[in-house]
Amino acid sequence: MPLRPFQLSLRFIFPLAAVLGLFALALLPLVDDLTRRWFLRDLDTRSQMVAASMREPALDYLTLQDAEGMRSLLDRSVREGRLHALGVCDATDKLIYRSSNFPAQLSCDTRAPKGMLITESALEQDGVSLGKLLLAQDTSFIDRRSTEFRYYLSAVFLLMFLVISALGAWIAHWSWLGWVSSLKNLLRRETGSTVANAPPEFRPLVGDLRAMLREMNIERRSEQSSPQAWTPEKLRSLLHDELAGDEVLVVSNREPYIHEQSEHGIVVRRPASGLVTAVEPVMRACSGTWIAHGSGSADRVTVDANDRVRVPPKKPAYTLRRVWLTVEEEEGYYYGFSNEGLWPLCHMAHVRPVFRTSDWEQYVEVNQRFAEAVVAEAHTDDPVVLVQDYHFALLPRMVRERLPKATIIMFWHIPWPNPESFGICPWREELLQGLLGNTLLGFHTPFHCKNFLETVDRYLETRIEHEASTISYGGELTQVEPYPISIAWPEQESAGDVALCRREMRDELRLPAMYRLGLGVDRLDYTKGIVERFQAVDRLLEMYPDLVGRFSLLQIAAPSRSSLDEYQNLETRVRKLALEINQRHVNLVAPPILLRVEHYDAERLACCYRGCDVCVVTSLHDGMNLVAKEFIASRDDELGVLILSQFTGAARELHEALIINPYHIEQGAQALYRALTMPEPEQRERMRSMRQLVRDFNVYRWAGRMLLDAARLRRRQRVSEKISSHSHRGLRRVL
Ligand code: ADQ
Repeated sequence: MPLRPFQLSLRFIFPLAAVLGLFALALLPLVDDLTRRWFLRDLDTRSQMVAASMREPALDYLTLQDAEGMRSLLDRSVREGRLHALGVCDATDKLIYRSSNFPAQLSCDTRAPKGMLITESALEQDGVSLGKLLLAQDTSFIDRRSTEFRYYLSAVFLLMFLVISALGAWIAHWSWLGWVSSLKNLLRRETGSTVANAPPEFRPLVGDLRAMLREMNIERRSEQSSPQAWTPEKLRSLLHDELAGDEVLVVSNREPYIHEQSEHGIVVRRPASGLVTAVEPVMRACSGTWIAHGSGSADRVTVDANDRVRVPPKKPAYTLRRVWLTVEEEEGYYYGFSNEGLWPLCHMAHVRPVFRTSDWEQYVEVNQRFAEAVVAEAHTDDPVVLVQDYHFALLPRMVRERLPKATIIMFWHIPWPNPESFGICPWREELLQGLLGNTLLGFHTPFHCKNFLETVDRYLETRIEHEASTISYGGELTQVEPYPISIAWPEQESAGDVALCRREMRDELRLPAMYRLGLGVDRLDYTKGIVERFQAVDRLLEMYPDLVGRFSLLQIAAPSRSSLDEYQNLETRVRKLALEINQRHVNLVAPPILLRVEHYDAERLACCYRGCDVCVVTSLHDGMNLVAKEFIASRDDELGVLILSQFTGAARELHEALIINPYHIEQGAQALYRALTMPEPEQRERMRSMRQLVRDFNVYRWAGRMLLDAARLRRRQRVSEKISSHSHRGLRRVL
């Protein structure tokens, strides 16, 4: 018998023995007591009957004082009634007659000695007591029978124990082998095993077990790589260890470096994009190839014959491969389908998506072009391809068809809506099919993952394992996981800079030294809630007029998608609202809204984060929001307050921010007031806790976790390829 079933049997047998033993211990005295009482009651009844039958003659002999007659009556009754002895006591309790074997130690007023039962029966005539009969019975046989009974009962329990144990061990042995193999299959999720074809006794357990294993896996991984340890070096060594020699390709619409013609010659610009901010450190760490749309006016003149350029320009670390798009393609794929269709479709900001067939066709075409670039750049047949964002929903399947062994990881940087909202897209099935070409699909929050699984469930014929978060479609598996994105923790911390930044900022804006400043930093996008933010400032000044001339909001809004009507309208509205509010609260010091529609470079932006009193993030819907995290990372003085919309992914992590519903203008105003009046110790406490979180859960961890998962899935894929090639070889040999 193998060790496991043996252990299992022991684990079963010991408790059984203990239970049966305890049961026997409790039962034996009970049964003993019961049988003893039955016997005694029987004996007593017999004595009463004998006493009743001899009462009459006994009274006669007593009144006649016939000692001879009485003795022979007693001896006869002893024999016939099978008693031990009989005696007669007079009215003064004196023993006056006795049968021949009457025990010497027994008298009329003594208690029954051990092993004997005494029954008394009154002798009365015309209501006058003449004495009593003493009937003695031997009870020693009850003890003998009780002992025998106990032996029998113990033997029965022992037999029961042996039979049940043998049966249990036998069942455990045979079930173990079957159970173990079914469980292993189920937990491995191999060979199409599902909860439905699990053994019935496991069905309710499978989900829990898988979830438990997943948790254990996550715990093990996070133990192995404590969050503090996530640095570029750690990410580099992870790539080296886990994806040694593997090729890494990134695909995104936006390029990380844009070459522009200017009057001073060619300049390099970094786009204002959360995506670039997040993925750039990963590429620096793994030195792969980044494929992106070449959108700069000097992009074509800065690439080599293969459309490649090494970046960052000052310290090249990886290759940027540019893909060229015609104006029509950019119109249809980028501005049209991606930003007028998918962007509002995925954000609940009450802007209607626009779907045009011509845009969709361009979207398909451009996805195909980028997929071809991936295939062309890949030097191996199984590269790791990191696809970024909603511009490339179709690309994963296109790449999968050309490079079936590739590990395709996609991160969806914006929210995923609920199935009803997504359902209005005319090409919803095609988009979902494209996304299911991924090996791993990441979202910011578990809620977005859940929405995605439910959407697939609603519109495609797939097999979904909700507990494992996998979708099986066309024989391929896509893992759907949350990976909350973050930022790279600033390398140098210099507390002294904060005072300098405060001064510089106020000097630049021509404000008094102690002037209170709020800060908003966003792309000029309707999802960012800039209008609602201004309205909150307006309301704040109405509610607390003494703040007029003492507080302003600096809004730095990077122009974005400016060729789209919706964005032009937004800019007009934002500018107009700022003007109105400034006119409403006119004062001699400064306008309450300081609007700068421009792109700031990273250094200048960091100085603004440091120099302000409160950073205001009021997105109506936002996948994560990196501005919130950048602000926290900049505040090495541990001061400053973050106001954060509850509709951002960041709000799920940054609990110490002042969380608000941006649609509720009064709430926004109150939060601003609370931030401006918050005592420094409270600011410190909140900021310290958020800084710890952002430092630990940085962008290297975000990328590292995704790449670790990809490496794990890759290993699994390789093993299953080996298994299937072995079994094919075996089959060929048999044939
Ligand atoms: P975005 O919608 O672009 O990103 P966000 O996460 O806030 O939003 O990132 C914006 C980035 O641009 C930040 O790094 C910020 O510093 C920079 N930026 C904003 N305004 C700027 C300005 N005026 N000048 C210079 N830089 C500016 C998308 C999703 C987000 C998600 C990110 C990352 O919409 O929800 O957090 O991707 O996944």
